[in-house]
Amino acid sequence: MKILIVGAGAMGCLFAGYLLRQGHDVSILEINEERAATIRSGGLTIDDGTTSSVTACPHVYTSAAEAGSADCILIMVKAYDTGSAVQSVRPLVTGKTVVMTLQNGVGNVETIQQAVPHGRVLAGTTAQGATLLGPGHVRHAGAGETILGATSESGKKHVETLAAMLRDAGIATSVSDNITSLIWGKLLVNCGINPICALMDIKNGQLLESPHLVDVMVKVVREVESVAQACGVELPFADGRGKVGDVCRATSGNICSMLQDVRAGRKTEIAQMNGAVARFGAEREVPTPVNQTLADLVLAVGHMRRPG
Ligand code: KPL
Repeated sequence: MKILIVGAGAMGCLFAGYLLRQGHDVSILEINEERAATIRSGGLTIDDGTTSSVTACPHVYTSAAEAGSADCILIMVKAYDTGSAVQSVRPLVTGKTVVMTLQNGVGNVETIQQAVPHGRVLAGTTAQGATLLGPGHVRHAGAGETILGATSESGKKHVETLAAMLRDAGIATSVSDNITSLIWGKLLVNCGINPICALMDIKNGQLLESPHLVDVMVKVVREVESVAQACGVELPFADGRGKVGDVCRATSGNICSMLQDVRAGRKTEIAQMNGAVARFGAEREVPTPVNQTLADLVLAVGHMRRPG
């Protein structure tokens, strides 16, 4: 299967590295010239914290036109870049291409569906913990489950094939029938972990060490649960607080993606996480003061680090 991974961030590089190691034909589309050039010359390195690391050299393109068509296009850019990423790869989508998102946040599926026929859009979530140490260099800081699903009836036939491909590559993957539930479940986890760890500058596991932070996390989670209910979304687990705790433990050594962004002076995905929860809450008259405040604080940190 010919796979094109769009975005060479931590997750893009992690998935590319594992699929390449399994012998798949993997290319990366990365618009940052410097990052692309470094990966082209040095390959991908995945550090799993022990002695082993995987180094592989994918084809790396900086424009979709160079990349050519693919059987699977995996969108791994930040959620605020989904629109531009999908527009750029749209000409590469043929009758047999599926476009899959494993991104954080809400709204990615809807954005992709504006450009690609619904039957060809697959979605999923991944609880893998990965930190980008440099261009193409990832620390794999926790192996969480990846779950895939179709966004329409006709997409279902593709899901099993892709799940099997990821499993064969060493990425624990299962399939869900309810992709909306799955995405909201991941949203809850991200809302509960990411802004707190980003603002406090701590690893995921450290959140559980402070009763004060756990208290804030529980308030965030309760609000997300209320908003999900008001939106008619059934979450994939009954105990949101327990789920966030489990993910903190499973990825305890990981620096969450939002903290990585803050440290690197990059824009964060806060608007697609706690900001989105606050927006949905406002539309349905569900109060979300803690999510709104965290969203404001993360935006403020971003503005102070990146004036203008
Ligand atoms: O998805 C993540 C992220 O960092 O964005 C978690 C699950 C919190 C792992 O760090």
